[in-house]
Amino acid sequence: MTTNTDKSKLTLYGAVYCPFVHRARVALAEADADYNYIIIDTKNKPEWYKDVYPETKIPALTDESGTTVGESIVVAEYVCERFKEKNLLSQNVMKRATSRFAANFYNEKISGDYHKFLYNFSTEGAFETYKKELNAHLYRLNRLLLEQSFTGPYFLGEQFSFADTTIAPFVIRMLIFNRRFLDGYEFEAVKQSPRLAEYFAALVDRPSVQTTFFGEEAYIAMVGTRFNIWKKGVNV
Ligand SMILES: N[C@@H](CCC(=O)N[C@@H](CS)C(=O)NCC(=O)O)C(=O)O
Repeated sequence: MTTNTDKSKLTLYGAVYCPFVHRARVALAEADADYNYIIIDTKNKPEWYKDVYPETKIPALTDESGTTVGESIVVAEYVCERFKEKNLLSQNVMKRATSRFAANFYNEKISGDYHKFLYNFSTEGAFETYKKELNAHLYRLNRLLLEQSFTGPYFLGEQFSFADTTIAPFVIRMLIFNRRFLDGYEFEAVKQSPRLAEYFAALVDRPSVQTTFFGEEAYIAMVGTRFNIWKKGVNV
């Protein structure tokens, strides 16, 4: 499979289900980049993959010189920086720093607590903890958004950018989960914060996010199986 790649292009290693790969694909779609896409079966990784990327996680991105970089936030930033003409990275040094902060904040706090909840789904009190923790983080995210721009819809305002490429894949999944497994639960923080509500809606609607997403039903089936979460009425 690798031998057939066109080495004059970027090569992304990934899999359809992976939200981290989704980040890279959103960035590449926004950049309008032409790239090879090689699917890695993470349950049965090919031997050769450790020569490409010794950490053997996905995503990894190889450039035309054969150099590979991994870690989805790093990959997304590389793509945004590489395709400068698309203005996916702010010209302003502090806005670039706050964008990195937001990407890491969402990754560690919001996605971290969301995944913790999935693992503990059937544990008593897990939903209460999820609501408490997530709402607190989401109020913080709202403050970050307002510090960037009072008006949206995106992190920096009108322009979709690097932070959005990293946050959107996790927002789309979490909102589907709330809708389908938690009877349409809406976070208080989102209901009370118009800037945040507009932000989430705009991320989910963004064509680069939609066209690189593997689909609501596929996500529901995957999450149900992986975390053993089944709910009456949810068609998996
Ligand atoms: N921190 C990494 C996480 C990537 C990650 O965990 N990817 C999963 C697939 S969604 C993976 O590679 N799993 C296989 C493994 O951990 O060996 C990133 O942001 O890129």
